[in-house]
Amino acid sequence: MSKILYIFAGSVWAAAAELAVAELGYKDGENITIKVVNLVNGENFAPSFVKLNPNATLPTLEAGGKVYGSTAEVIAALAKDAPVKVKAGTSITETIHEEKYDPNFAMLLSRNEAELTAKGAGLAGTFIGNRQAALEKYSQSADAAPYKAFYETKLAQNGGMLAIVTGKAPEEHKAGFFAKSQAHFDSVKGAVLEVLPGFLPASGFIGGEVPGEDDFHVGAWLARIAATCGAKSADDAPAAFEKAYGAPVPASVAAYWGAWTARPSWKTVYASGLH
Ligand SMILES: N[C@@H](CCC(=O)N[C@@H](CS)C(=O)NCC(=O)O)C(=O)O
Ligand SMILES: *[C@@H]1O[C@H](CO)[C@@H](O)[C@H](O)[C@H]1NC(C)=O
Ligand SMILES: *[C@@H]1O[C@H](CO)[C@@H](O)[C@H](O)[C@H]1NC(C)=O
Repeated sequence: MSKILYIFAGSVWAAAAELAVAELGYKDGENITIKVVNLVNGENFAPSFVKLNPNATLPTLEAGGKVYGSTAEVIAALAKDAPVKVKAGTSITETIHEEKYDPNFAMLLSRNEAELTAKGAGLAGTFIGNRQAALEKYSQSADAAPYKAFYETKLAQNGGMLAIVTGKAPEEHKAGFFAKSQAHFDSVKGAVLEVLPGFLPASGFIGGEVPGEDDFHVGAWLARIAATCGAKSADDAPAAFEKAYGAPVPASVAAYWGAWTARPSWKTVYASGLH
């Protein structure tokens, strides 16, 4: 039975599925077909993709006549059909997906004017602007009619972000965004310094000697957070975390980072950088 996995190179949660693909021994073109949906251009908002996954998110997997539309479901489905058996996911997967640790907002957040200017001029600004253009275009096509509510919600949410990064939002919205950003930064910092050490082993993986389902999620999450702290490569992440958080990462987090970044799967998925 053929599988189609939809990913994008810059996507944190698609990277979790890509780590699973590599660790579980799937081969693109043999027992899985990898298709790219360009999130920076808002291609996920095409009505055909919204039809496939009503949340229009990556990763998405088609397998055995079913569509799996969340990262946890995608990874569980990949693991179920793989000859390599790994430890099943636990509540750790839910924890790392909690909104208060959202790695996508971690990338977009801006705590002050300087951060907002830098992000607005960089990839985050491009991303938000392109998404709005894509939403406007797709929402007007005939195929979009069944998803009217979806497009309205997304246009409003992303439009609010666009107003902030382009300096068109009222001051109080901007102040609210800075406060929300600071709270999110602190929450993610707490996850790295206090929450992860509560479930990471002293060495190896949550799944044991090799990564299990939880590890695909936690590994990809940590890679994104390292990137938001300014890390460009596996080696400079510890210093980047320490600079951003004002404290060295706990030993278990450092060991976990070392365990993941040594693996061939990691080197493949993050070949062109942390994201
Ligand atoms: N809770 C969802 C989150 C997935 C998600 O946010 N994916 C991002 C990429 S990392 C995405 O597709 N974003 C596009 C969008 O929200 O429009 C899951 O676990 O699958
Ligand atoms: C879409 O997202 C909502 C909220 O996160 C979730 O409850 C729902 O199960 C998701 N739908 C699919 C198809 O994944
Ligand atoms: C996919 O195909 C490869 C190469 O033929 C094989 O080694 C691997 O076990 C297969 N993996 C799965 C998950 O079916």
